[in-house]
Amino acid sequence: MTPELFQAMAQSIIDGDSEAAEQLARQAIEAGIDPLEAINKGFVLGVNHVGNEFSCGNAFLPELVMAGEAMKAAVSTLEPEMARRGTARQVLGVVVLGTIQGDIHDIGKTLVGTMLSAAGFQVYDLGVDVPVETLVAKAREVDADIIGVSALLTTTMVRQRDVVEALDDLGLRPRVKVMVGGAPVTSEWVAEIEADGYSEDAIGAVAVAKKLVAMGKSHSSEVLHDAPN
Ligand code: B1M
Repeated sequence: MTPELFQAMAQSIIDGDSEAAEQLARQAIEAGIDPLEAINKGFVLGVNHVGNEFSCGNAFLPELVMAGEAMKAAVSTLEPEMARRGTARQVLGVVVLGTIQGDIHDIGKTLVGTMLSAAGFQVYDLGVDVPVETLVAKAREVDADIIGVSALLTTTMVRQRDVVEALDDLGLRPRVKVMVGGAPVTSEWVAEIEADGYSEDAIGAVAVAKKLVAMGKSHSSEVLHDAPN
């Protein structure tokens, strides 16, 4: 039954059918399926397919928009269950999170925020199209341990470097760490901009954030990735 359900999830995104996506997300919760598994094995396959078709010129902006809406419907239905499954209640650290200025992709960033909250981080999600100064000001206001910067476009990814530089200029690093992520982000890019941590997905982001907070306490410095080694 489950492979068919995952396939239907992917198809609902390809069809841009928000109602079906939401209904399948509910079905997954009722069946006791891990919401992250539903996202990663089902819905994400659909959104990746649409993204690839868009790259090849076989799909157009309306399809991308509808796939994005359907993906949001699925993720927001699954989010309460993800939060419910989070067990740690002790505050592990404070994270200021946002999608960088010029970029309005929010699905992955929101997922990362949900997983961090579920794991016990206090998360200030500033949304999308967030200027560097806003991220830094909020981090100062709430005495953040980490600024998390998401970017989905190669044109906006470059602003992740601006966050690192702004913190350096203010003398706030290494106390405040910078964690970056988003589809175009690579280990090479992370090394180049001297960010403190990077993860390919939401689960990895939790592991990296935990290590960054521990590192802050021990004052050591090393770039952290969520890769196994
Ligand atoms: Co856009 N888009 N889009 N888009 N879109 C991409 C990113 C693209 C790769 C599609 C393609 O061409 N194949 C391409 C970028 C090309 C490039 O720069 N190399 C692209 C483009 C070109 C554009 C526009 C420019 C299109 C246009 O207008 N001509 C435009 C830009 C608008 C803007 O931001 N200024 C645009 C617009 C849109 C929509 C609004 C229609 C919609 C977004 C809806 C929304 O977010 N509310 C949309 C969508 C849906 C996509 C794709 C298809 C899917 C993105 C997504 O939600 N993935 C995307 C192609 C793709 O990625 N396959 C594409 C699912 C999500 C769960 O994954 O966001 O990667 P992701 O997040 C992951 C990880 O990356 C990681 O964890 C998350 C969970 O596992 N992660 C972090 C993310 N942030 C992290 C932060 C961390 C750690 C990990 O620490 C802080």
